[in-house]
Amino acid sequence: MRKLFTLISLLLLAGLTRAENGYDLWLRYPAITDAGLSGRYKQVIKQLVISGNSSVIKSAGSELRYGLQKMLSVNVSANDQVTMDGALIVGTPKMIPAIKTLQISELTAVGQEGFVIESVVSGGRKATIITANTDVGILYGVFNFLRLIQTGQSLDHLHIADHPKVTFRVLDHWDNLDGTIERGYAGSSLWDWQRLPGYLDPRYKDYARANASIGINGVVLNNVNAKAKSLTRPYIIKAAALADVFRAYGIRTYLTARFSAPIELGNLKTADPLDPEVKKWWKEKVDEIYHYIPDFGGFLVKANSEGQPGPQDYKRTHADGANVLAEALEPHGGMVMWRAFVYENKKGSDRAMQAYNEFKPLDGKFNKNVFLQVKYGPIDFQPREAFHPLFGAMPKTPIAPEFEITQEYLGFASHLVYLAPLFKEYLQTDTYAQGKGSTISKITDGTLEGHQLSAIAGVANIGSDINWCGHPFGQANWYAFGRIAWNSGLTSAQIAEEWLKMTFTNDPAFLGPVEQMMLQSREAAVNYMMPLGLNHIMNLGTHYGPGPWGRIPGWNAWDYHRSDSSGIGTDRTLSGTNAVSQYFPPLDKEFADLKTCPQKYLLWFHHVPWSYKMASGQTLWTELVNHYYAGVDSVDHMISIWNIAGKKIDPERYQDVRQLLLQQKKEAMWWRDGCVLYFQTYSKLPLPEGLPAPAHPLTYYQHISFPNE
Ligand code: BDP
Repeated sequence: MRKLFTLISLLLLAGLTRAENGYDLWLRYPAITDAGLSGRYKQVIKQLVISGNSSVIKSAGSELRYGLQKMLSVNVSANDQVTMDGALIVGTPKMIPAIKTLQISELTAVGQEGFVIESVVSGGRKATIITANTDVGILYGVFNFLRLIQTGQSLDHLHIADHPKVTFRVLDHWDNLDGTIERGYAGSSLWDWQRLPGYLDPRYKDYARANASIGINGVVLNNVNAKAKSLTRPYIIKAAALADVFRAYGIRTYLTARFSAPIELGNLKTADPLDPEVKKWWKEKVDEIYHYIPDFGGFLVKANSEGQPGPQDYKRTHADGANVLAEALEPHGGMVMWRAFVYENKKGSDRAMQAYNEFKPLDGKFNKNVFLQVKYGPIDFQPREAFHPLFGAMPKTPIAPEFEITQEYLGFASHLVYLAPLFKEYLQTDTYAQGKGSTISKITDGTLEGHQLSAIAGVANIGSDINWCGHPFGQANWYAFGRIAWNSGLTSAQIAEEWLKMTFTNDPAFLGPVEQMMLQSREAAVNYMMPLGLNHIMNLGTHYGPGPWGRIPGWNAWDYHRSDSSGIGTDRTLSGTNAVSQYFPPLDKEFADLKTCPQKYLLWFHHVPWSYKMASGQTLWTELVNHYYAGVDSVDHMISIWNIAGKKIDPERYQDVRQLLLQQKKEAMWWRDGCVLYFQTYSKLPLPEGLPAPAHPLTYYQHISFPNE
């Protein structure tokens, strides 16, 4: 008896003292300690009726049992008959007669991936059903049901019908075959190419669970700066082993394709997309891939961009290039995600205009199964850019917006920057392509231009770090990307609240302030890095820290901010590059006029005199400096929130975030002081009254190096 007691105490202690390392993401399923609440939940979940034999249904069933066991300590065994009040009935109408009898009318509207969760009376007994037209719909329904419990919502009188608005919701990994990750700040690649296909790291399944829980249904395994080797048979077989794990969670696997692979792997003399041998090579390669990965998603391609080979090497167009791959994939149902990230560093050409000039004439020339994948802004994942003018400009071509979840230009894994407001800012943007209301969101989901298929992509921030994303709050950006890809109508606040509850606690004293902290964090970063439409003034080598003074051959930060004694900013009006002309009316005029140009884009479109009177009545110089100082103040505010609210959670993650916030503060000051002092060399104006002067001279900030990218 005594031994048993000691054993129990030890076990309890072990449970209590288990360090929180963030591995469980938002799928922690902590025990519900409120007896009233858990009692009410248990009334609804006395019996589990689940049916279906597919691997996806098995995933759904095991997740459901795991979550319910952890949160409510209930071990519901699965039956196939409803025998009591409080049954949870899970399955498609085809598999479960009780659901078929109910004739759930909402099912027609939820399509291939949606689900219905409903409180019903079945055979005279109270029950809850999770149903869908497909197994993957069931899986999504199960995750939604578990989320209701995790976030403390009532399970009585449920009536939920939900489905994703976008067909392909894809995470792009920039993982290299040697285990490094381009712009990855959370350790090395998850994919253990050496031990694949024989050894399947248990993390693969947890990764797939996390993705499925937020509706991500596609994964590109490798870097857009691709190696042909990933298309060799041994690597296809390795990728197939990953695809087998992901398939059970409704996720299709994609690969990047190096355009010159027919030369490198096929020993052909050319990779000219119109060459019959090249076409044949791609067709056979694609057939080979489908032999091993029957539900292969397709190729993501970066071509004629930053040194990558592409169709232009053979004087062919991007459409010629995309179509040769598309033709090979089409019989198998595969897609091509062709990236529009192309530019040349030629003097006198405006980088912000190049992709539009290149691609717009190709509208209508792409095969049906080609998406054009377009970054949200026309330069490069900056903290804020004017939106990409290609959105709405190619109505015959489905466009997939590309976001960067990994914080390449937003403080790596050291800064807390919640990206939902950034994702939403672009998706809500009205392009006016077909009159008012032509939002990027409607272009993305295909409704504006009448496309059947739609896609959205995010560059992953995931690596081998124990907490997956490096920064504990980096997880929120993975989460937010999935949720917004599923439904761009969710607000940033809703998503933050869900994530905080599931990841940390339901305690309102934590939730309110920390949600505020998250919501202000992106604007804080814009302010201390690149306010008022400034862009590309980071350190040009590492992309970390400020570098408005930076010069490397072919790359000068000055080309982006263009400061001189008269003012700052790039003139993209008629007197400058005329990039404004790439936008639809009335935006072209609105952006072109200094008076109506949104302040957040001011220096993106205009070269503005230092003494220009802003809407606030202050001069541009004063306003610019104030933005930099406000950015640092916001980080201070975030720290003071965290110092109090953060104590409501486990000490490990509290400390982790606290340390990172202190580092963020230091670096926000580095940005602020470096940029303000540098721009002051042009404005020759004093700091606005009352602001503390930077602690060091400009040269100090210019020489801070950050070698360990
Ligand atoms: C840039 C990154 C570079 C990527 C490129 C891309 O610095 O590493 O290869 O984007 O998107 O921002 O292809």
